[in-house]
Amino acid sequence: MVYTRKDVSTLTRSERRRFVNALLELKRRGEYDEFVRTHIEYYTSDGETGLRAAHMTPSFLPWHRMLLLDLERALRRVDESVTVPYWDWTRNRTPTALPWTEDLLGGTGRRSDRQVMSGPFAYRNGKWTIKVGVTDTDYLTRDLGRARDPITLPRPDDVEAVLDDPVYDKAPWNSTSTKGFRNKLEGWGSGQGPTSWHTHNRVHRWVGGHMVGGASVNDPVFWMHHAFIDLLWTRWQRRHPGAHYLPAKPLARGDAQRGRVVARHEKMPPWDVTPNEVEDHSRIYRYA
Ligand code: CU1
Ligand code: CU1
Repeated sequence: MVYTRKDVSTLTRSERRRFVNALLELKRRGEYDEFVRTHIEYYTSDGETGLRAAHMTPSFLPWHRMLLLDLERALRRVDESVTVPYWDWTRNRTPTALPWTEDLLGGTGRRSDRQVMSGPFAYRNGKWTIKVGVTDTDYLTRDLGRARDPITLPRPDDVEAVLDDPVYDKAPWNSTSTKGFRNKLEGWGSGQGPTSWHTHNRVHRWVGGHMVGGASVNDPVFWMHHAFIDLLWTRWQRRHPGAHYLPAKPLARGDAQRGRVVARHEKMPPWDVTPNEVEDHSRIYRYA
């Protein structure tokens, strides 16, 4: 059965509760922290050697699609009514809007140490201790909107400009690609600081705290953010029929990126699937 992923602002109270409870149950069983571990393990950047499967790379989109599917399957083993909602940050744009409510993700962190104090994922409520991270805090942190150095979320116009690019990705297939849908969506820009953070990356920065860096999966908003990114990939496909994942073939000998990116029909670790095989999700889930 094809199931539906909904806009988080349309969830009923009972749907919110079931989603939260399924996450807490995965956390209690230790399954959730495996997702954090996988994401940290694959957090390879341009400056390192070896294959980049997850970030700064064409397979950014299919890789996160697979991670979301695995999480969603785990949630649905706990409660088969649950799907991952998406957070449309072009519409829900403030630190008090959804999904930052008491009954869903809770709010921003307190001023002194960024510790999240409200909602089901606040450390003090006893069910969400950070166990796998790149720092040693055991509480979830956020700094919604970056109170002391504010940035804004991407706007509808920014998303339109990203969706307008008809080419999936371009050489050099990394964080310096200035053309191509993938990096416009992933959001690596030139320079340093806030002006260099676009679209997907900018949202991670806007949330702040754990959402910045490899341990971002510790904040459950990660899934809602990436569900929206995944939806934008689907919208891009509809806007550009016939456009596909690139590179179509493994890069030529002598290309500096050869062996560092996943081509359309190559396996994408840690899964036994190719980007081509996950390009169409319509038989698994759809977006409302
Ligand atoms: Cu990621
Ligand atoms: Cu991300």
